[in-house]
Amino acid sequence: MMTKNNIGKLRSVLCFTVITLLAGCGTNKPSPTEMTAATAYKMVDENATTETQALLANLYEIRQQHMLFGHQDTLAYGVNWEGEEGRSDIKDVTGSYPALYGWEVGGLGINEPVNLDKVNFKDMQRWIKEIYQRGGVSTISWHMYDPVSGKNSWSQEPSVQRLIPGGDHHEKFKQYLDTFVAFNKQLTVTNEAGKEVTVPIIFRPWHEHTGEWFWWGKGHTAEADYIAMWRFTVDYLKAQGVHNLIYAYSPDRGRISLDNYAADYLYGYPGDEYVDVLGIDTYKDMGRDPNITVAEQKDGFRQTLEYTVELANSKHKLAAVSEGGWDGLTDENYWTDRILDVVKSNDKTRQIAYLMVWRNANKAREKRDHFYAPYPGHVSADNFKLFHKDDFTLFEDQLPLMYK
Ligand code: BMA
Repeated sequence: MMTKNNIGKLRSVLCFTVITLLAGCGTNKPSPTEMTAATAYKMVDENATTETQALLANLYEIRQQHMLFGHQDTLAYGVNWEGEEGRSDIKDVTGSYPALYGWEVGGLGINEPVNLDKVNFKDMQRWIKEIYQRGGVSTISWHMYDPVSGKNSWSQEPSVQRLIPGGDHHEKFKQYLDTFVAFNKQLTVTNEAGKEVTVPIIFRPWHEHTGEWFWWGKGHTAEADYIAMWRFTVDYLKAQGVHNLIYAYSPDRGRISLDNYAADYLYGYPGDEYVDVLGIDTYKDMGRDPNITVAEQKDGFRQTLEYTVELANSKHKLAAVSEGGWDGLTDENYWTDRILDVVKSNDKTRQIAYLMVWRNANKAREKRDHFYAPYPGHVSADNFKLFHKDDFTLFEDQLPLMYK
């Protein structure tokens, strides 16, 4: 079994299993030199940068043996601190940063200097570059303000049809996307070889669309229009020269039935050419649910993971828990008993490449308990140390090189 110590030896731009697979594919097999991650995994962006291809290839290679742990906004603030460079609640508890860092760009488009949770965009860009230089991975979601009504992402207006090609606000939509293009273009660093690199990002637009809480969600838009918006977003970004993105699809499990998983999950699916990662946002499986027993909830979580992995594998995509957790978590053994135990259930569940929990809101500023990860003194802090040490989980201190 691969351990955290020898995993680095196994990393390479191309996964051995993919080479083996392709070798068995008959007449059309590409020669090794033709095989980049973009072709081996049919990346959405066939012109993805080599570092972006390497990131996806390495995530494929790591999965099954390991899972990256992620946390939203971890460098920006924690439950009991804000604005302290180098700090993170995850690092406070375990000594390491998470392997994956979630960022949110809601506020781009309306020319705000800070995002919807008061994270300064300039700081965010600097952190994303520093994360890359340390070897960590960043993922970005976008609670886009509604370009039609000007309201926030929870606006519920039927705006999608007006934003897609042919819509009366299509030009405005392009302007919003342009703000992301500009933000993204500034994520460049010079690597050791003197080469300018745009930091690879797992981009997760239009998330939780199976729910009805965002203006792009079910009920406020026709499925075909949602798909058109997703496809336009991808095509437009590529046409603007954006080639550092891995595209993650992330419906919300709260509106997906285990009895009808594939159909519910694929509502609004934009197609295999438009998605690299099949993610699932799940607070339902990971949060507090007073209506069922813990055993029932864990069983549901296991099925969620299995179904997501099955779908991902059938499409040759990566599977991930793109977002989730328990708001204000109170279970002291949560990390090993409720998360690790389920993720390590079997060969399918172990294929989840990464799992990210949501943010630890600053208590003083937001005047409420709203957190998903432990912090020093939290009841689950000791258990989280075990989670960090477990061979299956990867934090930044245990990550192999992800961009080579
Ligand atoms: C939600 C909450 C909100 C936040 C939003 C976007 O889940 O955390 O407070 O504004 O995500 O980050």
